[in-house]
This record gives sequence, structure tokens and C-alpha cells, in this order.
Amino acid sequence: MKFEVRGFEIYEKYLDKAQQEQLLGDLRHVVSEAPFFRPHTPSGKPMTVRMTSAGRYGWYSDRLGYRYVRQHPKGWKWPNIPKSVLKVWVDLIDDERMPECCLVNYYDRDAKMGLHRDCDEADFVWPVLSISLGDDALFRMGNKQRGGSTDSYWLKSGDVVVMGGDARLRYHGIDRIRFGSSTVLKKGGRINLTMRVVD
Ligand code: MD3
Ligand code: FE
Repeated sequence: MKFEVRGFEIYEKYLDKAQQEQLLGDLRHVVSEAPFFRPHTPSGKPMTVRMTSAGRYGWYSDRLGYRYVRQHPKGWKWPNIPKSVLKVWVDLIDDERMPECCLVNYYDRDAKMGLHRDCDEADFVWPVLSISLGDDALFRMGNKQRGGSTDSYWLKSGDVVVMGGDARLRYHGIDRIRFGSSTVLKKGGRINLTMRVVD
């Protein structure tokens, strides 16, 4: 079922169990070539979410700031974005322009992501697409400026969110996950994929 909250298009249970397993299998290959790491915020604090990327660019942050980079912190190039992941983009967005970054976020029991905006990409006309796998996560959607009211929604495994138009530059974050709420990841936790056009 598809519905909209503040311009965020939420496709509930877009991916069935088999499709989720396929994506996870393909992601295991990505993570074997580009292991998860824990970026630091520009103020020097380690983030609670572990990250890695696939595609021409990966997302990175440290003392120098938030940015897209061409290499994993170990110096290797990022693996290709799996076809199974790209298919979701083509089916829901477009095949004229492919995403150049697939950011892979891993949330363990205590991970969260504070309210922020994604604004390091060159062209905000292109939406960001998110795929949730594993444990439920409390997703908070806000406004284009800091502050004001927010809406929350529990994202579940197989849910897909498209952030385009009015939602593209809204503040958003993950307050917490419900550890162990899903059996999709054997060790628990949550994986979120976000596809982005960067240049
Ligand atoms: C709204 N990730 O990686 S996905 C992120 O679940 C991020 O890991 C969260 O926020 C997560 O930047 C939320 C939903 C999401 C992703 C990207 C967005 C919402 C967005 C970009 C622009 C606006
Ligand atoms: Fe974000």
C-alpha cells in the first residue's frame, strides 16, 4: 500500500520476503568488498550507525565535514551497486538517470540518526530512495527548516520510501529501532539503503 506523509511517499511492504533475501544476498557481497565503518561527525564524535557504500561515490564524514568520496576509508574503490537494488530505482523513479551512490546504513540495538537534511548532492530534482530491511525503525519527518512539528512512522522490513519534491530537503531521522522485531537479519538490527544521484 502506498501513502504520503509530508511529501514522503511510503510504499508499505513493497518488497516481499524473497526480494528482501535477494537484496541481502547481494549486499553481503558489497559488505565483503567494502566493510562497514563508523564515520565521525565533524565535531569528532563517532556515529552510532555503521555505514558503507556502493557506486561511483560513497558517503563519508570526519573532522573535515560531510561529503561524497570516491574511495572506502581503506583506500579501495566502492563496489558496484547490485542490479537488484538498481531495479527498485528503475521501477519507482526512472531509467534516464541512475543513482551514483547507494549508502548502506546498519543499525544495531542502540543506533539512531539525529534529525538532518541530505544536502550534499548537486541536484535536488532527483529524489532519494530508501529501502528498509530487518528490524522496525521509528522514522521522524520534519520540515525544511529546523524545528516545528514532526510526524513519525514505523518503517518495516520491505518498506520503500521515496523522498522527492517537497520532501527532498526536509529534516528527517531515525529515533530508534525495535531490536529483534524482525527475523530477516539473523543477528538482528536494521539495514537501510539509500540511493542518490550525486553529481
Ligand atoms: C529524506 N537514513 O541515510 S531513510 C540517510 O533509515 C538517512 O537510515 C535514514 O536519513 C535511515 O541520510 C532514513 C529515509 C531518508 C533517506 C534520505 C532522505 C529520508 C530522506 C533524503 C532526503 C530527504
Ligand atoms: Fe538522510
